[in-house]
Amino acid sequence: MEGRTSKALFERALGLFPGGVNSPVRAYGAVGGDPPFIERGEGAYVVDVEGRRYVDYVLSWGPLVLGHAHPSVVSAIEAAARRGTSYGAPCEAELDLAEAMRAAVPSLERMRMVNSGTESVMSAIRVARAFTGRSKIIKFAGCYHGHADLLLVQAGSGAATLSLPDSPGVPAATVADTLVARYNNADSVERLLRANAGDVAAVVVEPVAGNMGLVLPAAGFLADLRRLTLEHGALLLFDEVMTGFRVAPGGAQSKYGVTPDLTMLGKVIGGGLPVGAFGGRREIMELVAPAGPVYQAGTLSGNPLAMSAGLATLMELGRPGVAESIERAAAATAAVLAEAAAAAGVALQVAHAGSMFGFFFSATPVTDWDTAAATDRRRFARFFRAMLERGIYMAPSPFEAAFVSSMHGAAELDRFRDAAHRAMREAA
Ligand code: KE4
Repeated sequence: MEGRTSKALFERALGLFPGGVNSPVRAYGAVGGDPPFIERGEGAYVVDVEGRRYVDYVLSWGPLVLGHAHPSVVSAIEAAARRGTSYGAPCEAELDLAEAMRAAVPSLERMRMVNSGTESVMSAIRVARAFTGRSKIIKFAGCYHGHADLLLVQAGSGAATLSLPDSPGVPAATVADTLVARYNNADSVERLLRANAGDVAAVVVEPVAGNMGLVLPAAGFLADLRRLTLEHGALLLFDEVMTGFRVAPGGAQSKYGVTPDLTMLGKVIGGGLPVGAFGGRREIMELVAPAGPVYQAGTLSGNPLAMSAGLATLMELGRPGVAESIERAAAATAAVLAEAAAAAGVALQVAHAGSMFGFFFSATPVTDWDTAAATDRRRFARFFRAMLERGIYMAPSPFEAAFVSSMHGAAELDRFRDAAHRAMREAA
């Protein structure tokens, strides 16, 4: 159809949505140009409205661990849709997904389904505050936990990309109880706990940080958070919205052997449909209405359509060898990036965790927001554009993680390798 170019569609979008997008991270402000409009996804690929095919390393920002339109997921959604998309009433599909989640993440003694990661984190914090009777929370600079007011303080992801880590419209009073520590620095947490003795309800952390770029927890960091929160009567909340079913089948808590009091999940558990969840210790979760007095609710929470997509995803992911093969693909892709950088004489920090990987244009290791913010963003933008031109679709920000799926195989790795070597030279 005439005018069905990304450019023309983006013009239309600008007349409908602020910045032409329905989520800021999708805009190309940090890298220049306009975003391609996607026509369809198929396996490891997305195809834009002009017919260009890209190997997709965004995968809807993490959920599509099986790639686009996986047959098991599509047929589960079709079958569910034929029985109705939402009942607003208990249904077996929500039990089946919850049991699959708990089989992988045993710390979910009780849980509540919601519709986004933002909802899962804001709700879990409300429960933590009720359980402890305290109001302060500690988060980490560069970590992103969704866009609830109380967490838009030195936030990562799109907030960091657009240099809006503290958003206007959030009253000072709302964030007066939000304290900010430095990632990978347990002393900064201890100082805040001591200075606010008896007042901190929870420490909220991305156990592997994916919203300042990919930053791994230093050895002992998560165990230190566990020790310090126990010492100070605060709860430890793991935001595994991104890391859940990504860094390991049982999430970061299983990979690093640290069990939080509450866990927040999203993305993969919805298989591409809107699902979030929070859960953890029974005595804490029993405070949630209607079992207890802490109110939390949602029209579409636990709807059978989204539950079926999530269940099909976890069932497929749980088949022998599937998760391991995806992790191998992420490790191989990270290795190719390091190879390309070395060949071009470009200083690059590369990391991977499970089926995620990340990179920074920097000669020094990145361990927290300050070091992430100091990396070479202009070189990132040049590399990003050179990769996009060669059919490699990545997040348009250095403060995001990259993802692979069960559909990223040898052919995709070859395409990535060829593009990365050329793009790295262009970005040098
Ligand atoms: P949602 O409300 O976007 O479903 O989830 C918020 C959230 C919470 N916690 C973590 C660790 C997250 O990574 C996210 C969302 N991640 C971003 C990408 N970095 C989602 C993409 C977007 O904002 O459009």
